[in-house]
Amino acid sequence: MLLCTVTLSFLLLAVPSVMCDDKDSCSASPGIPGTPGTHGQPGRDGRDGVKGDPGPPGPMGPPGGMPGLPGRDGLVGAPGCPGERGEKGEPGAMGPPGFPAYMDEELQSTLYIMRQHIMQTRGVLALQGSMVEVGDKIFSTSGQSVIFEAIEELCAKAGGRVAVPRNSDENQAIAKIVTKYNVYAYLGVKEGSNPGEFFYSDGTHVNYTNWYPGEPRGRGKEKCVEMYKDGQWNDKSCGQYRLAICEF
Ligand SMILES: [Ca+2]
Repeated sequence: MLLCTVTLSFLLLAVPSVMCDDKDSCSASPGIPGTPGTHGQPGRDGRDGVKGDPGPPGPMGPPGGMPGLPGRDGLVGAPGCPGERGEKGEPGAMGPPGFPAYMDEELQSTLYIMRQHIMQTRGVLALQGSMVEVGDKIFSTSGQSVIFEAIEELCAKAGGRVAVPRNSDENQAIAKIVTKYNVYAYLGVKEGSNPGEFFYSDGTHVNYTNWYPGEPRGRGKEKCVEMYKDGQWNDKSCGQYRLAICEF
């Protein structure tokens, strides 16, 4: 009886028409399909579609119609020729006052680095004995021995001129280089048209000399001046090979 109830419940759920007697078994047969329902109401309108491409231009209107709207601007043309220069304007108003240099940290740090680099370079050159400082002047040699004209060229290229002492301190400084290289050096003085008269490269008359006793005695035939290792001077022809010392 319990089995019948369970089977009955199952069949009642699965199939609407069930035959069941009150004995130990149940039997079912498929029902007749129902008739199809009627059509529903028509649905609502859909959304608007994407805009279509513009159509072809319409046919030309009859003659004597209204003129059309002005067309769009054309492309920009090539630039014209520059105009004539105008007159100079009035100077502008004075700008605001700047920072004092000592308050400009960036400038101060740049100066510090530059100073360091200059000190290092000077140290290296001084150590090598190729540079001697006297006051604001620096005397330096390339170590080459060449004729006077070549020394002039060499010094000019380096941004200086042929070394020439203007006082005894400078004379000693140049002599130091001559001694170290053990080669006489030409000085930046030359004899003028009057024998015995010597001039600097700027044309001014020499105002300091340190001639070796008896010199100059070239009597116009020795136009250049060389320095001995003891710092004394001798007039000499300009075509000798002498140490190139420049001043900066
Ligand atoms: Ca001489």
